[in-house]
Amino acid sequence: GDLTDSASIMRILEQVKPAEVYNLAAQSHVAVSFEEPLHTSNTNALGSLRILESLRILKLFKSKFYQASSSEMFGLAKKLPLDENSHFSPQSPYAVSKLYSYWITKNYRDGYGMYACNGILFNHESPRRSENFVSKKIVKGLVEVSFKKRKCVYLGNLYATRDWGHAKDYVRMMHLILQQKKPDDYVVATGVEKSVKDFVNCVAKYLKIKIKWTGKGLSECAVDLNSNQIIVKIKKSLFRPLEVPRLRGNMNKAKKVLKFKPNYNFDKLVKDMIDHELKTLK
Ligand code: G4F
Repeated sequence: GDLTDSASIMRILEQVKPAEVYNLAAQSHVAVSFEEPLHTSNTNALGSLRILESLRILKLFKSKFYQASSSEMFGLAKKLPLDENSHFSPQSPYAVSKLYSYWITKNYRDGYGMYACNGILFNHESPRRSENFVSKKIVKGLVEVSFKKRKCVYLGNLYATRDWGHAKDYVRMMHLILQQKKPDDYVVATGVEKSVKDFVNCVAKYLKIKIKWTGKGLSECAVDLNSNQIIVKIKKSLFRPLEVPRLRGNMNKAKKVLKFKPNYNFDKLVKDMIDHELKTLK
């Protein structure tokens, strides 16, 4: 199916009559959403509405619906950690599109009594992450540097912080969210905040690359102390027109209601991604 094509969504739902629908489809790259705001909005915002409205027209009121909402919706929110009651302040066409879907999901739940839930997920990574996201870019880049297959990794804002969890944990959470008696919205996070620079430092540590940061602003770089080569440089074009400077979630509600215990912390996540990259390269 295609979320921009109502008929294809309607046809699939009518054929399958699903017990549970997980809407994970999106133009999911924040930076790309500044280049393709219409495509992003059509897919991410109206796409969710197309599913919900199809379920309603087809009278599939027993189908449970999960919407992949995003911590990006909090944007510039000043008070951390962020939970289900925090203020939204979206900072990109992507975040605005996700906020539309968040509200329309609530609307269909409250207005039509549908079992529709939002999982407000903070960044979730895994070896399957594609290279245009910063976690994979750093891991793949530095692994290649350590094997002398590449000289340098280029990054944008080193000082943005994110709350990084493992996709495997978060997918289990998505499932749990749809197994509750009552439909509701949940923040899914780790509660730990790390910067992009922390991510680089952690990957370098695992790969036993000793680095030293020098310079400021666009001249800031990381030097490999063994080879004396610059292995991380800053590129202006990788900065976004608007940035979400900090994200850290509070998942007390999910822990209490869903009784969820994650298997991964930040270090284990980074190690999993590195191990996969080393295996692939070898
Ligand atoms: O890895 P990112 O591109 O992820 P971002 O923008 O936080 O979004 C991800 O998480 C959201 C949940 O919070 C999802 F909704 C969304 O779909 C996606 O999965 O960037 C993380 C941070 C940003 O602050 C960015 O400016 O890393 C910074 N960054 C610095 N250099 C970079 C780079 N990001 C990318 N992609 N590439 C860089 O070179």
